[in-house]
Amino acid sequence: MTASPRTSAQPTEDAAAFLRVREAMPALAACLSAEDLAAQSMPDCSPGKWHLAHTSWFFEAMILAREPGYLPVDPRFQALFNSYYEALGHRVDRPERGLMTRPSLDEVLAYRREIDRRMVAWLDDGPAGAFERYLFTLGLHHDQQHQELFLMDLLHLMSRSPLDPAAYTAEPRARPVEPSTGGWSRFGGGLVTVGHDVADFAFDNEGPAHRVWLEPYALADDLVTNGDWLGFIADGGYARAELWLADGWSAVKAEGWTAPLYWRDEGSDWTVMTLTGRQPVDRDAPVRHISFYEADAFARWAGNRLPTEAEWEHAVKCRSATPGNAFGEVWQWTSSAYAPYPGFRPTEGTASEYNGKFMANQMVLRGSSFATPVGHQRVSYRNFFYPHQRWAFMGLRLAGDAISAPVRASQEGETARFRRDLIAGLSRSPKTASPKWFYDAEGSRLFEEITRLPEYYPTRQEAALLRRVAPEWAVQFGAEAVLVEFGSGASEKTRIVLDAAPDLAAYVPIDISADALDAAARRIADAYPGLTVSPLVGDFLLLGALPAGIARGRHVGFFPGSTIGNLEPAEAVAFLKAARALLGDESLFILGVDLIKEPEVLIAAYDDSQGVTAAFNRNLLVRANRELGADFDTDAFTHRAVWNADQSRMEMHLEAKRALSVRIAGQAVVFHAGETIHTENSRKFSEDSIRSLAAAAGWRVAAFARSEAPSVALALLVA
Ligand code: SAH
Ligand code: AVI
Repeated sequence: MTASPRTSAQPTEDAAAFLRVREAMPALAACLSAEDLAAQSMPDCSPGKWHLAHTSWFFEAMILAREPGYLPVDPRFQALFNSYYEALGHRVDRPERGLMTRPSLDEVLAYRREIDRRMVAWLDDGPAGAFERYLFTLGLHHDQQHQELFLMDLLHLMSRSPLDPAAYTAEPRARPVEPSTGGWSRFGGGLVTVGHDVADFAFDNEGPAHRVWLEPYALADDLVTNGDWLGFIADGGYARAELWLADGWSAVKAEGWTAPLYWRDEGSDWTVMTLTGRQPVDRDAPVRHISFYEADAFARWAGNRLPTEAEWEHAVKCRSATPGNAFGEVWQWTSSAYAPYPGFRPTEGTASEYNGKFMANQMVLRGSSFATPVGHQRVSYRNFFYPHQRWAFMGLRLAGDAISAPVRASQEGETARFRRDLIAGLSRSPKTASPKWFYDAEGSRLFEEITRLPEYYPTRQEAALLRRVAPEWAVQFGAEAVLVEFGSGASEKTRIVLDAAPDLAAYVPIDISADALDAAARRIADAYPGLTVSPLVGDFLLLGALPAGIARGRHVGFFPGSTIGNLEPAEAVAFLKAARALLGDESLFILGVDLIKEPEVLIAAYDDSQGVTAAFNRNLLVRANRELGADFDTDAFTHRAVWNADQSRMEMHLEAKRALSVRIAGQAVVFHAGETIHTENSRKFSEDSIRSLAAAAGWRVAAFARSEAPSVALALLVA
């Protein structure tokens, strides 16, 4: 930490900054009574009055008392308002802070004012050196930390009252919560730098900056919501030992946990105690007040995991659009133990006790909460709590391993993700389900049957077009190229490319449908003995890395069948961008798309006379019944195929013929007659819309070929 040279304006600026920070806690206390501020609700919490005093004592003990001959405002306060500094001698034990009826609130506020006066005078004289400046800034950040602790402890106190008192009329927060987007982002990982490495202030525990190796990973764009948590509860989340760490399960039983802290089961619904009193649980809001043990169990239930703190920090640092609500909503549990970074040195002197001595048995949380003062957050900030604690404003964001050879996700993990995703989609209005869940073994088989239907023209048209252009385009592949296919299914069209490019060295088919992928990869390996076939199972939106060292040549992406049309527009751009980064600067990409045409042709293709597409659509419900133990009456849902001209897309829906209630994983999902589950979008394109999509993702369109009617197109993209 280096001091910037002092200018004549600086003392005033410092004093103004100091007073701005110091005003905040008295402002939070202004509408509370002396009784509210005196009580202590549990040993982990402190009374508001104590926070007001302790943050003043900190400036006195750490800064003012360093002056030779300093006379304390009241020498008795050292023992009352010292928190945990052994070097500063005897003090009142934390669980006894609520017994301090003296000094009175007025005397504490007077102490605060006197410390402020002395600090402003000290600032007017100018902090002597770099270390004093560091302590001054530390004091400000310490005050801000306690502003949040003040609110956490106050909420706990209010929650212990049968009156459910509202501490405030509106939640004290700087900005509204960001709405969920529902997506995931993938990160390639590698050797990355984490930790504090800039000149601004940071706590000692945030440094030194150092390198960490990250395997490819995926991070949810959103925080886990109360609605998600209700799904966990309904599925027996708090009653199933297999979801919990051993210590977590002991805590569940010892504490009788059945829901997050402050939740109350009101029979048909839940309420939660907040700083504005008891409120209905808002399904869309991020869940709060869960322990590390609960966060970990939830992640396991959801088929995911918690991020490490390095993953969290890297994701926030390396993306231009940071994950939603990374800051300003809830601190997010990570799977990282709170331990020193390599080369960690505590701050010198008394403040050496600030962080370092707590580096055992606690877990790190990242981000910040709605109660964190503006300007106090940092990407490298390491908050920490014991794994059972849950009264802080804490929640979670899920992470997962990005797909990369050779690790294969377990079937249980896939089922857990299907369960969570389906419940979340059916809790929305209108109800939705992701089309990626169509493709269990039966769904993949039904899709193949669709491709042979007279009405479903895209497969036939695209295969014919591919036969026409592949020889010319394959010339550009060069020696030892690798074909990487996204959503490869039965790998039938692949053969056309492989036949046109006999020099291809390797083939990487990627598909979420393990059965279809395994069978297709085996067939291709048998038919093309010289080719290295290296399949990857998983969500192609979360592809982390290609198999290492597979071949020396150019990477050629292959995404046929207009599967890109099943992605949301923003997802499609993000996918093509990520594919470009993964395939590299020399890469090519063959993209197959369906083109806009007469609605009658489109509707017939998605509502065939034999009812195969209807069976494909309904298979989602069949799969939910088999894999999730749901009780959909599949005959009670009609297949609907609708042309949405505004959005240029075919939509598939499953429409409830009558009012009904379905149970999935302990939850009741209610349908009214005529209500639909929107199961798929199949966007249709024009040459212009493909050119803009490619450009938005950083690809150049080198060739664009159109089939005969009913027309589809193939684009050759160049990185
Ligand atoms: N490419 C083939 C198959 C298209 S069907 C063709 O053109 O005929 C769509 C394929 O994509 C299915 O095999 C399905 O399992 C797969 N798929 C769909 N969403 C996926 C996702 N998010 N990640 C990986 N595979 C996916
Ligand atoms: C895989 N995907 C491009 C197909 C499509 O046309 O959107 C899936 C499908 N849905 C109904 N029929 C086929």
